[in-house]
Amino acid sequence: MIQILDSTLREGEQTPGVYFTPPTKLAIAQFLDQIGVDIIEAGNPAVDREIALAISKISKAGLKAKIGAHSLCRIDHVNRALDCGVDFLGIFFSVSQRRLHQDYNISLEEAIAKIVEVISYAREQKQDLLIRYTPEDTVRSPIENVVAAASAAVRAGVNIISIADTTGYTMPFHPQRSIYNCVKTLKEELAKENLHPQIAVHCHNDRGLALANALDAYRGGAEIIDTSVMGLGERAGIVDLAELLINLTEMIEEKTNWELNYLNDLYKFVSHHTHISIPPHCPVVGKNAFTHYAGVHVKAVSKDEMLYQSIDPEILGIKSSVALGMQSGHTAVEIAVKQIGRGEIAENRDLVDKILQEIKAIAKRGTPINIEKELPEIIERCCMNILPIPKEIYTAAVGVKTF
Ligand code: HCA
Ligand code: CU
Repeated sequence: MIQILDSTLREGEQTPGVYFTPPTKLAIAQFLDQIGVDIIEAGNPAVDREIALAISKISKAGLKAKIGAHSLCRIDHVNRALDCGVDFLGIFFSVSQRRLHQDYNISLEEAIAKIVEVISYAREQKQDLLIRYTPEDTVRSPIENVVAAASAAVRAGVNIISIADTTGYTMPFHPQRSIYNCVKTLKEELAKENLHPQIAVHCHNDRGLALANALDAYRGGAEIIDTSVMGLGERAGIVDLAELLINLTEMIEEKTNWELNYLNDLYKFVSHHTHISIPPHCPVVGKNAFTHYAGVHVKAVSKDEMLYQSIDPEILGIKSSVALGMQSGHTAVEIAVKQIGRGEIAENRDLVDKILQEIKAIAKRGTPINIEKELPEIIERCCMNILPIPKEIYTAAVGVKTF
């Protein structure tokens, strides 16, 4: 069964301006654990003492998920991670030509010697530690370098090799640049040496293809997929947790055990603590993700929701809704009046018609109509038969413009 590694607390904190305090981190970890994430990458303890403290706290919280730390390929950093009591350690070191020559200024052999030294050290310290080695920028590194570093790392004691698309370079169906091929080739090459580590993938979203690439990697045999809430992370971020789970739920043949009904609360929580709002049209968790608007749509979904939905919102523990505005038809008004407890209005065709006309006039202001707050006022005006719309409402609706 595919495993999910969520990195909201590590990669997500690499979003400029984002910082989660230790209690917030713990709460996010608890949400992720309830959802059924397998590994929670909780941070890099070398960044700050408070981050190390948060990782220690989460490690001791008795969660089902494995709790992990991210670490440079350095023994002193590995020690800091182990001091946090983690079950999982992710060590990264690139073996791309560019990086070796332009940044590290060492040969491949020297790089591999360092990787082996640090991994062997980590393995000696804790026998049951789950260790991942990531040849950062894997997909732009020569495959021979990746295979050489990965096989040395597995022999030194790692359990997981992660293929990192650090710059969002891969594309599904591309003959040279698909992560599908990368997963397959790496598995085959390691199998030739009788090495069978778990293969993880870490897909960045620079081209908007992170989710597509993650699914492509799954098809290629990846066993662990990295995610973050709201797709947070460096630059354009990584694979969004909710979007991945929704898709995998339907791709995987066996029954999955993810508790998707916690997603909405988790996203609201993370949005609040990052001060980053969720766009209304965001898939799965956006305010409009299950809201129907145009007349034809609302009429159809009033008979069968799935005529305009391919995801049943019930699996997220939420219900679909209707919006009112310029695009609305009579059915939306009928549904909305019932929603605010004024179902009798739905029987009065003339009144529904008047309400609809007023809704359309107000809609010209270009912001959503709040059904709970504004519809009762609209009804009242229509019942009092004070059409056309009062001047102040009309002015608010269309701004200062006069026609
Ligand atoms: C980073 C880069 C990284 C590492 C991934 C990993 C990437 O921010 O350190 O260690 O598995 O995208 O390559 O996130
Ligand atoms: Cu990354």
